[in-house]
Amino acid sequence: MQGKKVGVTVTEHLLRQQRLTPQATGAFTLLFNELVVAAKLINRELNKAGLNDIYGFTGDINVYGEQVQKLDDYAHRVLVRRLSQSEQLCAMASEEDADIIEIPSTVPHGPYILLMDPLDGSSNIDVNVSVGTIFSIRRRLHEGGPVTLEEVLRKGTEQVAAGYFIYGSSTMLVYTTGQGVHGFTLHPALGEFFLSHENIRMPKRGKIFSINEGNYNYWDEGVRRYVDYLKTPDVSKGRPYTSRYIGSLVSDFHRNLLKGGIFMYPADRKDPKKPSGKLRLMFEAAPMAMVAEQAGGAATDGVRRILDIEPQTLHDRVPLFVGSQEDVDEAGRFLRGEA
Ligand code: AHM
Ligand code: MG
Repeated sequence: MQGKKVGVTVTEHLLRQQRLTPQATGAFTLLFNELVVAAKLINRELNKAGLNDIYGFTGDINVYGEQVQKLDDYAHRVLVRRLSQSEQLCAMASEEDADIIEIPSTVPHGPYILLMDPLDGSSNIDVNVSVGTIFSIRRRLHEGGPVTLEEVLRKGTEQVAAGYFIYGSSTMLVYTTGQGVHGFTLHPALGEFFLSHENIRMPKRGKIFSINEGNYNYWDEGVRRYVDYLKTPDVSKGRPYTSRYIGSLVSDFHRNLLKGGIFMYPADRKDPKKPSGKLRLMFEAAPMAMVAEQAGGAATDGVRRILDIEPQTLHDRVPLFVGSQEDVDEAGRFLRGEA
């Protein structure tokens, strides 16, 4: 009997998936390889962060009025530098940059647009908590000419791939191209990502809820009632749920992807400048929503499916309820006042 092949690298996996797509040219695989190289560089820098006096702030303020940390800045620059030379992109956008990032005219342009959060959860770096890089890849609508903002501002259903790198106790890549969700673990000595979690499926219902409960008094009543419900014992319904909140979206999402549960960052009244909560539609919510749905889970803003929301600006924020299908459905019923 022929055994299952072991030691499948991410490139091999991509090439196999591309074989299922007759019109594939290899451009996507080349683009993805560059993304992987950039992530390895970020990973290396993060690993020695404590040694390099690299913690702390650059002193700059990003587009959200937040202080930029040195490693955010490093991750952003590495990704822009490598990916803009990949010859597979026509534009990029980053959580750390107000505008679309143009590809230099001296570099051949490709058919893809990359959106990214270079280092999500970066406020956790100096306490050695896992952080991540989130990416979303789209195909441009028409060939040639400069990319317009309208071409970038398209809903999440138009992503051709999405995923994240998590820099944790081991470094992993989790991605989807719309054919399931696959996880790879970086072998530190070989510097290669190997398939370790094939076709990840999220449990239909979980036992974990993840939310910043410090904001309880700023939430709408529906969210408060839902969280109270999750904490109210009813053994026959699997309650109380377990509370787990790292404060690093990639880490909180990754745990719930594997174990089941719900992650929430609802709208709140804490900061009048952020009435829709903290997370960004294009750079955080939409890519995580594609991964969740491809793994059998769901993602909404409480009412609407995240992937159907049309962005108005590059940096739109959106409430996010993402995780196991039945948990996200149940949260929706509380938010709509039906439960
Ligand atoms: P960042 O992209 O600036 O790091 O912010 C996003 C992070 C998420 O990783 C995390 O889920 C959230 O902020 C935590 O926010 P809070 O500290 O308000 O709970
Ligand atoms: Mg982020």
